[in-house]
Amino acid sequence: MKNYLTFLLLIVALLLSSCKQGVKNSEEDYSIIPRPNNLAILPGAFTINKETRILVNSDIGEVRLAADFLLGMLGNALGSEPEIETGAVSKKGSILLMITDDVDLNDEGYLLQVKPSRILLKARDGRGLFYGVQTIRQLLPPAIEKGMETGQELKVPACTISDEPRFVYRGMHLDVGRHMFPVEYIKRYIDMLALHKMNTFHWHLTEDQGWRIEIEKYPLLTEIGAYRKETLIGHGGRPPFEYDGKRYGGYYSKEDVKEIVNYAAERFVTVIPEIEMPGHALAALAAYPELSCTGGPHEVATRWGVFPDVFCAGKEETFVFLENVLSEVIELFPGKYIHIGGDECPKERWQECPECQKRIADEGLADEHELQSYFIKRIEKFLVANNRKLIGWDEILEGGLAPEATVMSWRGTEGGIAAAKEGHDVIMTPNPFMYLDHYQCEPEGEPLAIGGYSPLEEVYSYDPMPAELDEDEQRYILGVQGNLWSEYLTTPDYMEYMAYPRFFAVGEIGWTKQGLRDFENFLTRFRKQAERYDIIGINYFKGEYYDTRKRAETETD
Ligand code: TNX
Repeated sequence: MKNYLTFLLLIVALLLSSCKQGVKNSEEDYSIIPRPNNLAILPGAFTINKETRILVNSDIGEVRLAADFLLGMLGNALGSEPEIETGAVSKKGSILLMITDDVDLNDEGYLLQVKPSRILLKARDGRGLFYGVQTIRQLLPPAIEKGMETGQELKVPACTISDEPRFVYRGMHLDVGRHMFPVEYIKRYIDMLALHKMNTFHWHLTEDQGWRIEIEKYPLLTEIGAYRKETLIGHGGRPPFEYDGKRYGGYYSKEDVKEIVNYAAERFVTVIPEIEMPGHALAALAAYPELSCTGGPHEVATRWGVFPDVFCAGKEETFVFLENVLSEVIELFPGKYIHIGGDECPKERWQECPECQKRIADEGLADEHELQSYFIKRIEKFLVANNRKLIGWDEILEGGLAPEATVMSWRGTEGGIAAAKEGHDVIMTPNPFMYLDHYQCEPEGEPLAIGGYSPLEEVYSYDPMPAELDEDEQRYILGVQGNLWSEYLTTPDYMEYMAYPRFFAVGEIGWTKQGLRDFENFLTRFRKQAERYDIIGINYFKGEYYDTRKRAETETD
């Protein structure tokens, strides 16, 4: 009897203490994408209201950026932005953002403690603080994104999160050459990168079908190169091709570019511009035909594929032109990387071109592959002299890699593995896993896409670290990127439909430790966050992730 009483008292005491601490939370209350690497769930919640104070322990710009993002977000809901104060002591009712070396995490990591009495967010620098703020954002009700009734209290469920990315490079690519998208949509793409703790936007700016960036020294690039007279209807297949008869084009002015680069920088996203060479260059050659082997005339391409006319590797003017273009590009993009394409460059014009053949002879090159390698190495020298690093698609391995080049492995993973074994940095973006232009469900009833089949689950299943590499070689794998080619992405809405939610899966691949990655768990979190995406207003694909469930049910019936 006595024992029984003691037991009862103990239960009552426990219940009372848990009431005091607040409600018990469940895993569902922490539906964060990408999944945090260490999450301890605690009872209760921190309440944010008009009295909440935001403290920062440093006035440096990057800390302010993270704090300003938090303020903007809370301001939406509270009706007015709380003041930022300087201070290093976490106080009751406050959110303290603190940079300190006293966190045992990598440079982009963060430590978040949410208690009913206060929030403490620690990181080594502004990036970690910013990612901690994105975690807080995902713990808050989706309505904070837009149009929330003001003057409300907000609850952040209590927890301790110690989190850091698996890879230093976490990116998404967007092709604006085939079809382009308004600045507002590019910004929203960058918003989605930031929300999912991704740090790189690879902006594919030039193509056979359109040159999309203003270059002052060469105005014809945009006057002529930015417009095609019409566009192929459907896939084309074999001739005769059918065209829509409508002129298509446009470009991003220097002001647009600056706006986008700044917008990205405020969200800790680096923009990597891609200027394609020596292939995929018809739009530039239409504007300046003297830069091809034949001298033209050339037309901006009106259908998709790979074209024989490329920059002439024999003429000096080609290099003068490209270096002038790159100089203007370098001025606009402060990041260390410049992508120079390098993919899908047919060699037939070079084989017939006396100037290219002379170059091969003069430089003692074995063949046209080595000529391509000469081309890329020469451009790399220029970039390095300007304090930049070159990235190219994996074809730049052919004929010998430029000494400091970083390789994007797209034709499967072999190129990436070979480059890492040679001691070169690598970004994994293999076809088909990371090709978000592929169909994401059965093509029937879907808008036209390039082909392929890369559903969310398959994208999610990709592990960028090749088993073929030993520990030493593995450190060359910088990370992962999803590619979004726009041949068939005729509208911004359709671009988003193809991007999301597979984009979010790429974010989780780049951030979360392999052992914690689980597709069903990801889907549960995605379903929970779907309301946030709805409020933000992105057009994401909604079929397949429900269908997988439905399919599983019918299969077991
Ligand atoms: C290959 S990936 C390309 C692009 C196409 C894409 C379509 C790469 C370096 N080149 O030019 O748009 O396939 O999926």
